[in-house]
Amino acid sequence: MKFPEGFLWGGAVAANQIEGAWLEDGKKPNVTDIMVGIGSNDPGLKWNEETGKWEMALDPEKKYLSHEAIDFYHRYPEDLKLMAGMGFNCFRTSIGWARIFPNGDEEEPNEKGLEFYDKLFDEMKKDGMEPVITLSHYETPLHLMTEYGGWSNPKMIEFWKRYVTVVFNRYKGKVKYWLTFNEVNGMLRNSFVCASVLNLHPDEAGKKDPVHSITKAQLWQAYYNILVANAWTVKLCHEIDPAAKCGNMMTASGTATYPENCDPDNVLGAYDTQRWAVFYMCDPMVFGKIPNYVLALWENHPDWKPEMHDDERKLMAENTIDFISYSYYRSAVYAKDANMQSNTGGIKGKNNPFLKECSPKPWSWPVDPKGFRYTMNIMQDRYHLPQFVVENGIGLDENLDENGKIDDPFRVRYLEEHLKEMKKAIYEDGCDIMGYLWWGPIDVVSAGTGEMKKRYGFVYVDRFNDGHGTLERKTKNSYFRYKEIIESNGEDL
Ligand code: BGP
Repeated sequence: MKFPEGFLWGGAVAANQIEGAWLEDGKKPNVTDIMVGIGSNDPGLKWNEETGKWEMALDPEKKYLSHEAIDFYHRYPEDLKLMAGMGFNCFRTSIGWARIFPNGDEEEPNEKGLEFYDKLFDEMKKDGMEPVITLSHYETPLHLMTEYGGWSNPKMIEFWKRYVTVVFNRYKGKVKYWLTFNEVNGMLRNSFVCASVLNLHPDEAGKKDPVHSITKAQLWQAYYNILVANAWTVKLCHEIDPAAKCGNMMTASGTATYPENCDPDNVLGAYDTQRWAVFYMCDPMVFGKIPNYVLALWENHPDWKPEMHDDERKLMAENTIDFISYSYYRSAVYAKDANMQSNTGGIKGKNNPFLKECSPKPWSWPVDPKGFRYTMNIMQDRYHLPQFVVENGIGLDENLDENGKIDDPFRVRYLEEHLKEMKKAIYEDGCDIMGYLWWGPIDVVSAGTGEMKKRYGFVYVDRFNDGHGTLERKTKNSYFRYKEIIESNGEDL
């Protein structure tokens, strides 16, 4: 059995993890440029007494690999050829917002930045790949945070509208699939990056840290503003390019949160975890209204309640997304006595004794293909929309063998097992799946840890954690297996 006709096969990356050229052609720093891994939640900022503002202060002891990344900015024609070589019919990347509006609050866009994405999208089309474009993959211009405090400030909605209007007009007819904010539902765990919020006025300004002092009021105001911006994006996308479709982007791993046992407290706790990991953000984007459990939370904590306007809530109701998109990496186990932490892979809880494989230490993400099927089903039954799986993959520590090759059976197994479950979700469960994108089809800088050592690629890139390397690209064995699967449209699984 094959996958449906027109199924979108490909891979996904993000500008900040692949392009490098962090200050080239007019680009200015964005939120991730000042961090070594978003998991550290430790951005390079310092308080300037004279200006009375926060400003970038990189740590000379740290290696900011994303500044050069894998130099996709200059090597994209070669890299896209490698992707097309696997038979990809689409490729996901993001537009670096700070390439188009370097500070974020300019009136006019940076033409050089626009030209880069023109060339990139043209090249993708030439290679037979449909661009799937994330508008913001943790790439908010830093200035918008240090000057305005980021998304807790409603002015952000205007800056965002200007940005998306420019790119929708510019790339009209070239881009059919747009995604709004990457894994924005991660904002409750990482408000600085996922919601791009900075507390400009912590108590005793300058002494207290502006990242870890973000208040609940700021956070929930950012949540609301982002939802308004999401609705504006859908509206503008449909008005400017009616042929284009606009989806959201969630980290959906938390959807597969299992209760440790049938203790009703664990069952309710697992449900609550799914809700506050994923649904609280996805529900309003699909249903056009803030869910009751979020409203109830605000009623119980009146000082967390954001300022809302009727016209904006009407806008939200009238402009819901066309499809949902998400990443899936792992499942989690909820227990009332467990410490439910999370990272870029999703929610972590107790170990699941029924799962046999994990990615290598220190990452140790459990492998759970059935959790993937469970996730696709929950998403289908809850949202009744087409689904686009835009990230799935496994990070391994790999080196070339003595013959200069990489054999990666673990990655092949991971890929096959997840795709088999997807096939079941489509044909046995009736899920409406548009496509499947592997995360990091070429090795990129890790989002969570900022390192090169955690490799997801079917294509190896010669670059290491200390920054050295020739940047030469080499295909791994998994490259040829994914190619076979795509060639057979999933029949060969
Ligand atoms: C998701 C992000 C990606 C990506 C991936 C893997 O959360 O959207 O940007 O990198 O996770 O995470 P990591 O790079 O931390 O292994």
